Amino acid sequence: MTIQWFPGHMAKARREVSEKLKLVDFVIELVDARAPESSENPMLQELLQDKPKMVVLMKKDLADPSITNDWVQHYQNKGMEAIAIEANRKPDVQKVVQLAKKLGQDKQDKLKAKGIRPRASRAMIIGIPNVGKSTLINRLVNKKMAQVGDKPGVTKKQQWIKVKKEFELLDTPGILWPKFEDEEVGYRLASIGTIKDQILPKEDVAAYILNYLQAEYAHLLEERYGFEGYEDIMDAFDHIGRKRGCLESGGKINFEKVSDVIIQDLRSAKIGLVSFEKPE
Ligand SMILES: Nc1nc2c(ncn2[C@@H]2O[C@H](COP(=O)(O)OP(=O)(O)OP(=O)(O)O)[C@@H](O)[C@H]2O)c(=O)[nH]1
Ligand SMILES: [Mg+2]
Repeated sequence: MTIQWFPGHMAKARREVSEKLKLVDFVIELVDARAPESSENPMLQELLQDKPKMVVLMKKDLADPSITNDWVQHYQNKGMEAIAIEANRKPDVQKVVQLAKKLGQDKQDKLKAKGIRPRASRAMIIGIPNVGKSTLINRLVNKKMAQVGDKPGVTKKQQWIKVKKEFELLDTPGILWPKFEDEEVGYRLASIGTIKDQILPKEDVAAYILNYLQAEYAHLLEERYGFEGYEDIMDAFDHIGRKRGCLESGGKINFEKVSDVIIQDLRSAKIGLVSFEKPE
């Protein structure tokens, strides 16, 4: 699903998320491990107020592993629970369950102290489009997990999914918009495929990727395309275009095709494991 984020849509998404937030004890925020800061929603922190949050860095199989570790450390240093996962790895999903259990325990302890019988803790998944929300929900809901049916929500009935004995998860994620304001953020999100391909010209996105790789991952350019550096980006497009057969009649380079090749190589990690942001 791709969403055009007009002001009306943003207001609606914000309203929906803040209503659902009233129903849960904590939030599982998904970000992309390749660009965790750019892929967080700019307004979530404000919406959460003092609701506990855990950060799940998705798609760690596509990101630079040592930088991903730095990010997890960074969040933990700031007092947040954080974990990096590959959604298709069962042990990774199990770790999310364990962490969620830990986060939910807090609420249980408070209820107990008030003499209220403990209940399953409740959580919801939140994130920007394409970050992996549906995938993680599906992985959490394997055959060991059962639907627990309707429970009254604030404005309408909500479906809850029981995740083992550990907690209950709202069956629909909260979808919030990505950051728009900063051009650099836009290029990072376009590179990893989180914002619509039509928003930025693909030649520009491909050029952004090449320039970034040359600066940070020159050895990957060498391994994939057989050159490490270039002075003029047109030479890089030309080189890759000829190597990969992105030519028009007359032997001219088809820039759109070369751009597609570069973007797809990056997004599929055929170029290698690349992260676009490091924690400060
Ligand atoms: N490599 C990799 N791909 C993943 C991972 N998690 C999700 N994906 C892929 O990312 C894409 C988007 O996943 P979805 O689960 O549809 O994302 P979503 O957040 O529900 O997206 P919207 O419904 O558009 O908001 C899919 O192609 C998934 O297969 C992961 O850990 N690693
Ligand atoms: Mg989805």
